Amino acid sequence: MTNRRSFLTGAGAGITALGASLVSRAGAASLPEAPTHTSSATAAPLAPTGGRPYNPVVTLNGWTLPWRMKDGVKEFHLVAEPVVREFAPGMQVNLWGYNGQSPGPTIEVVEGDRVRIFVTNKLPEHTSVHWHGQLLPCGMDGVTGLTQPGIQPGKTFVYEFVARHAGTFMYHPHADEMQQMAMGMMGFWVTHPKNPRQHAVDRDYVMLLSSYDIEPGSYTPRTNTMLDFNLWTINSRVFPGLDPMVARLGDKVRIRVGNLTMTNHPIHLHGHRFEVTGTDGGWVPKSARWPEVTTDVAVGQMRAIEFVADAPGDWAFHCHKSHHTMNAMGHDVPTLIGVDHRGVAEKINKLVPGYMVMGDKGGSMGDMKMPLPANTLPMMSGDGPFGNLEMGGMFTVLKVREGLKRGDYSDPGWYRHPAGTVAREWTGDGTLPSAPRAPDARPAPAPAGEAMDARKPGANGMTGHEHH
Ligand SMILES: [Cu+2]
Repeated sequence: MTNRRSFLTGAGAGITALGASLVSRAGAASLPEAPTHTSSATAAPLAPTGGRPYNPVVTLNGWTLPWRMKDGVKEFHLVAEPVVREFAPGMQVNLWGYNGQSPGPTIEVVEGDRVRIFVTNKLPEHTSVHWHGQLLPCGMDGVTGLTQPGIQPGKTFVYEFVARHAGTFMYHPHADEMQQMAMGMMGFWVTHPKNPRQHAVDRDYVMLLSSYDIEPGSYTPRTNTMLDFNLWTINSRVFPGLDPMVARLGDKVRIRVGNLTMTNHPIHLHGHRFEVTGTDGGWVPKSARWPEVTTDVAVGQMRAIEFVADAPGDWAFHCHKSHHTMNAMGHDVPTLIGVDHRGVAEKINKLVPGYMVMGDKGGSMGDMKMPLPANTLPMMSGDGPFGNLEMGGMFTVLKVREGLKRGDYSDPGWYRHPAGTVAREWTGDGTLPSAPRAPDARPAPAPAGEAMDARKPGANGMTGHEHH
């Protein structure tokens, strides 16, 4: 819930008392309230309560930070603090974030706004905030040691600058980044155009990509991991914990994606063609746009894509790296496709009770129900209208429907396909066309049972994450 009870009066009790004596530069008599939000539901767009008008964005499974106007300056209050984030029902993770959540709340301002951001540090170590993509005075850039001292635990710093150009930006610490970003410290920033009709769309979604290394059965990320992450998240959520993006048929839709992981993500949308209309440098000139269905978002980058939602249906939206649409698992397992292990499981079972051999027909785990350690999600799961939806991680669904109300973001349920438009089993109603084979096709070698490379389960037993 967003707590805004005393936001407008600036009477945020504890935080005001803590921070007021430390703030001098802004001459603020009181700090603005720091609203917190603990629900992982997608908050409704936050319409501006003053200042220049703009069309607010929707942060998937997140929220926008309320602000107050003081002497013509938009004031925000971020609190860096430990948080608990639900990645999907059944998994809670200890992270660091801002105002009760990771990622932190989205900050929305208008081109030309003077912005003042108070940052209170409730972490056990120093931090800072870098405003990724902003054109600002060097001393406001938030790089610990280079442009400012670190914000020590218990202290509040104030940043102030003019949001000079419209576009999509991010914020994150530039202090012990390896640790702090691996723990989920990041947030989105949108600077809206001065003229709300410029670049206007009907629905404007924002999401940050982040990744975590969380051992099955545990609750806290390993922060020294360089590359081998096992949970790939959109706004620190994984499928099936991600809400769908909803659009009315014919709506112009923008999706802004920022990447603060350690690798690139080719973001792919089904059933539509889009153009990249923005980067973290600003808007892409019309003459420099081309149609795409996948766009790579490199590390530290932001991409805004736009399209007309002209195809009714439930359309997959996901990172195209297949391991990024899976939840925690081990990847160091042999491929067993084609291996005949008849009889082997029984033999191993005499030595290792409960052992299962899997994967001789492929890796699908859709119908396997295996015991999982506590606080651990299945690798690929989610129930779809046609059975198990074998996805996790960076995956959600764009739901395009006729006749939705403007501003209605509620889940319309599964798409009802017109009769005769769904792929179906062929049951012999006609002559099957022949299936020519490649001229040099050779029969596959017979299964070689003796070549099997069996592997014992890990010390924590059969998790379902050791095999695929
Ligand atoms: Cu990816």
